[in-house]
Amino acid sequence: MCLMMVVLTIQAQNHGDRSLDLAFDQNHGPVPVICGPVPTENQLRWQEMEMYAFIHYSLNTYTDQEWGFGNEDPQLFNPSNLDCRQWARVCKQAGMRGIIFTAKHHCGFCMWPSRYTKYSVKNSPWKNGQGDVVRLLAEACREEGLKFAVYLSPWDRNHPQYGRPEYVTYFRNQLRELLSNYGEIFEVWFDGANGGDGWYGGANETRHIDRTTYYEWPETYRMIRQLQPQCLIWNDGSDRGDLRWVGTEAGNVGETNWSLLNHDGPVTWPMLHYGLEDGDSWVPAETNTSIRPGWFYHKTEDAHVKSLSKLMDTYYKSVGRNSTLLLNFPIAPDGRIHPVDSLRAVAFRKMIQEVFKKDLIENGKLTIETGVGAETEGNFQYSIFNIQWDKPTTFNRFVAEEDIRYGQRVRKFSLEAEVNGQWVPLKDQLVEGSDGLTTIGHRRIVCFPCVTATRLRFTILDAKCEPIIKRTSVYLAPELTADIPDSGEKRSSSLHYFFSNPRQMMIDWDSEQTITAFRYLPPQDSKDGLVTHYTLWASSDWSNWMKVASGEFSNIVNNPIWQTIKFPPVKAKILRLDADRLAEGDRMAFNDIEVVE
Ligand code: FUL
Repeated sequence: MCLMMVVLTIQAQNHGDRSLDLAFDQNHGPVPVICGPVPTENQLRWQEMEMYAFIHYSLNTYTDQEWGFGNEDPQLFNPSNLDCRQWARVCKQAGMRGIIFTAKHHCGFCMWPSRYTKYSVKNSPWKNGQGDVVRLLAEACREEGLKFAVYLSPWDRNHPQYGRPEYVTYFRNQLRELLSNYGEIFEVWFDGANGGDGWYGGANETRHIDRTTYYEWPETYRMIRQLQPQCLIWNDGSDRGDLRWVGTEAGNVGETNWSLLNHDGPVTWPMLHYGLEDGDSWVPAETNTSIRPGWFYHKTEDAHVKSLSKLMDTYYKSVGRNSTLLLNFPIAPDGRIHPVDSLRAVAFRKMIQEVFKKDLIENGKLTIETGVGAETEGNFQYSIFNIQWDKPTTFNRFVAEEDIRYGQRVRKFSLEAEVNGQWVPLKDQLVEGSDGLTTIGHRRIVCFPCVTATRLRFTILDAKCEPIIKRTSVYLAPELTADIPDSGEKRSSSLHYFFSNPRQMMIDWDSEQTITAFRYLPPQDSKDGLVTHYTLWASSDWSNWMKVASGEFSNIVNNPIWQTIKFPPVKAKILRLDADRLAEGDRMAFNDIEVVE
């Protein structure tokens, strides 16, 4: 085989803009050809945002719920100290480049005075009904130089016409208000959740819709494109939007992450999580997760705000895997981001800055070799990046970026460090079962334990077309301590329980105690047996039962976190949990339970 080789050596000491250093792909090599689908200008701009915030705030904040039923009283909305400027300041200081706000969540309550419904802030005591949270936040974002966006839930558990064509007109009218009156909107978020039941103007029933046809998305999309041509559409429902969900709310996308999907046809979970290598459309991943277990504020979660190491893990598994990170901040009942959350978020940003403070390639020499096999008519053969240091250098992070304007190309790469004269393969320590070195995309961050080496070799082993690597860098990140485990409540290990039937669980203890809450942690890896609707009973003698609570574990399927059922203090010796509805299967399952005194 005859091999043509280009070797390029770059003295890395005195360069400013690394993207220029490697621009030989465009300036010296053949002009890049487009390789498969490419991002639009809007998608490119959005990808550069990297991190932006979600804010969940609604009547749920005052009812301690994740999903309101639609009949919650607007009188509950009366924050003492609502301060959108504080939200924007915290988000800015946390390195967020924009905010997506729940203008309307599933309960239907509008955080702006929509002229199409009474169910909004205009019928709340807050500012005597003269307030508009959407406007205050849009203005605060502008003042802080943040972009602004809205979440408008298609599912509306308040609206009498939900499920009928009239509701779709109502939904579109509301969207028009939001897109016309609040300046530039960078993204619209249409959540796909639909639990069926709701208040629906007093009908109190279950309404099912056909997700693929009911909302008539093509017409709504036309309206969005016309009113806000720069706006990105996130849609977890049927019609493909501009961005995709990653199939989990836990804060991670697949280590293999193609920014592609097919325009038509079903989208399976692996497609959401890993993208589709040969997809025909550019639909990049947005990783959404909350800084707390839930999306809305719950006092019981004040001690469960994600640790710094958890947030960094989330960053590596989203921004570090060719995705953006949409990090949620719940607003507390006083109308502000809770101090624990804001401190943690600012520390998170500082830690990111600390990790990426100094590119160690600047102390070394970068050499790039590309080889092209003539037999394959100039098809891509290999590309090797050699980084060499005069002195042994310690590092634990490697970053590579493709110039995605020309498509996403790399399928597989390797990383090796020369330690004491031996080449040692490196692997991504956040991936189990493989070395994790597959796709790159906009940015790929590889984490590994500290290694001290004189050379580092980054080899592109397989690509769809000639790879165009815009930037490579190497860092030494500080070590972080592991998460502090939750503590405080009685765990299942100390509780006695048994199943009196496949859908009924009994928990009993030695002597009567006053209890105030019951907590349920669903199975983490499967929906089988996961309880979505429950009734909880208490007794002290096994024969007289008092119903203490019943309801739904909202959003438990997408976000299988601890669920807390709070009730007025009750003296009991036995608790009985009836699983009124299961997500799948016919046998109730759990990961852990707690009884709170
Ligand atoms: C979910 C919703 O059901 C949650 O309440 C939350 O808004 C989250 C971002 O999306 O699917």
